[in-house]
Amino acid sequence: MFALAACTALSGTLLAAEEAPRDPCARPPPGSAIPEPEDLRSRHGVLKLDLTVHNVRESDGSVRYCYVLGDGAQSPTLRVKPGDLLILRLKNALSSLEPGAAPLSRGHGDTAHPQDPCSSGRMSLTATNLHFHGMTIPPVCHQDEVLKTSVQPGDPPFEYRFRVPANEPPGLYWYHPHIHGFSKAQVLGGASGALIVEGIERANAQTAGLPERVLIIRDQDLLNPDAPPSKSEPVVPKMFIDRDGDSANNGTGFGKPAKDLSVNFVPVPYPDYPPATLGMKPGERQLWRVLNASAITYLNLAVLFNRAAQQLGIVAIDGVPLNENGNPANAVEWRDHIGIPPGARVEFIVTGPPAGVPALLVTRTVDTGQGGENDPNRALVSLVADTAAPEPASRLSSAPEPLPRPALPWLGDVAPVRVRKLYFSEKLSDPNNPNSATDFYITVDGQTPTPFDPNSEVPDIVVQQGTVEDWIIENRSTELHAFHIHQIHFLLLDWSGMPVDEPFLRDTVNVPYFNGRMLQYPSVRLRMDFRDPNTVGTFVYHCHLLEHEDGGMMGRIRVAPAAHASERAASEQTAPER
Ligand SMILES: [Cu+2]
Repeated sequence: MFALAACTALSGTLLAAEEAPRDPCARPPPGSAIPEPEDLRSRHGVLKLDLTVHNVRESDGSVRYCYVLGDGAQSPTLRVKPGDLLILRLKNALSSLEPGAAPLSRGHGDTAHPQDPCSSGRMSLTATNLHFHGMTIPPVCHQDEVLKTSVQPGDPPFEYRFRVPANEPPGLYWYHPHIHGFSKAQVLGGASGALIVEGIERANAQTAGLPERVLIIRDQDLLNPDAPPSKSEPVVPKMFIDRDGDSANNGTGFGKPAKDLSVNFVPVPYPDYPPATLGMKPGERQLWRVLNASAITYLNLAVLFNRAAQQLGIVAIDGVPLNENGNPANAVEWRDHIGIPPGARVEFIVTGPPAGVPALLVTRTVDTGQGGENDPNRALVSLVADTAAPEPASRLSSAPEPLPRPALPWLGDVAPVRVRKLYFSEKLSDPNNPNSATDFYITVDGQTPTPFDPNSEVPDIVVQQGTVEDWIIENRSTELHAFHIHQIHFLLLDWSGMPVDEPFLRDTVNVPYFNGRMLQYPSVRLRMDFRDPNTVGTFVYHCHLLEHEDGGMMGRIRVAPAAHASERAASEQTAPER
């Protein structure tokens, strides 16, 4: 009897263990070794996967979001080649997390009846969709459309299916949800992952044969919001809190950050910033592909050996390899620190520390302006030289076939058909109440500032496919913003009136803040490339600080078919929209 009872008790325990709800969004503890995201590679020209998005309220009250594969792995790295077909079936397993709570929603939609995910435009904390950031793919449903596409909990898996353009530059792209009004909550919770277009070693032979690492830096609400700053830091002025409840920029480089950071989900929390750890063979060269998947945090990365900043060899920014007037030129730009706006990527060559030398990946403070959040100096990763360190899972080909020359002329050599001016601005929703919410705008000069209206069908800007334009983006607010546009890349031509000569393209760029005393608003001048036929359609540009985007700092652009194609396009448009 005793044996039977013990056996029953044991099977009961096993059953309980099996039934205990596993946290699909579980994260490593602070100080952990940095895990590598699982690599999913295309085979015979196709990458097919099923991804489920979950959310979980943790015991500390914070809410995590995560993309999970059938085997439980989170945020896989999708590895595709130019010309490949990507088929991603997205299952929405989000819940309101508040029993009985009515879902927050705005936009089109009838909550009582299921609707076409391609056209409902329903925006709520439990609706989701995907944006493939940086990819020049069509802004249409099932590919890269974010204005109307909305997948609800309970919907069958929603299929994304697109072909990676044959001319997509090899480098680091990413995927994340883009539900207007709710992007910040989902991305801050961790909904993001890397998408790599393979072949960077074909654009830059200096990377051939290097082991490669994907490092995704995300932000999250502070784990220890009430802790005093570390005693190792200088004493700083009293911390102010902005209207979003984040620590405001104190201009010192120290003090409480607005958000904690994590590296591949290993948190590095305030106030002591215990670094995540990364083993490297002593002196080994690696290619690091770094994504700033933060919702609101700017990065300024440096690698320190014994506190001395090391040279980092930049080979690509925002997925586009460095080049010479559009031609791959094996170019490497060596710098001792690298700024990365939220949404942007940098791929660079790093040399591991010699044995016994203490080494750190840090982010240096970013001055976000009087109106911005506090982004202080902090450690991220301790680099540990170890002859027994495991090799990264992926290594670039050591005998690459060079990329062909691009078919189109270098963007810097193409004359713009017009110049437009847009500006970022902010206003209190009640000018008489300093504690009222902030309205955020991006406005075409001459139009009236209005927050982005998800129900509007009217584009703020219409351009023609096949053309190139110069856009001046001005910042009339007292905080830094990060301008991003879907579908295309641009060339930064000047920075507050100073010409720059960059050998790469971007899809996200910082726009410096107004300090209240300047004679002119700060600005950037960008050469916008609408030549690719895949850009035809309606899509968005916005600030990539997601609380600004959610708050209205977004505009709508329509790329009309090229003039010579207008007849054909007109006949195509008589077909019903998908
Ligand atoms: Cu902004």
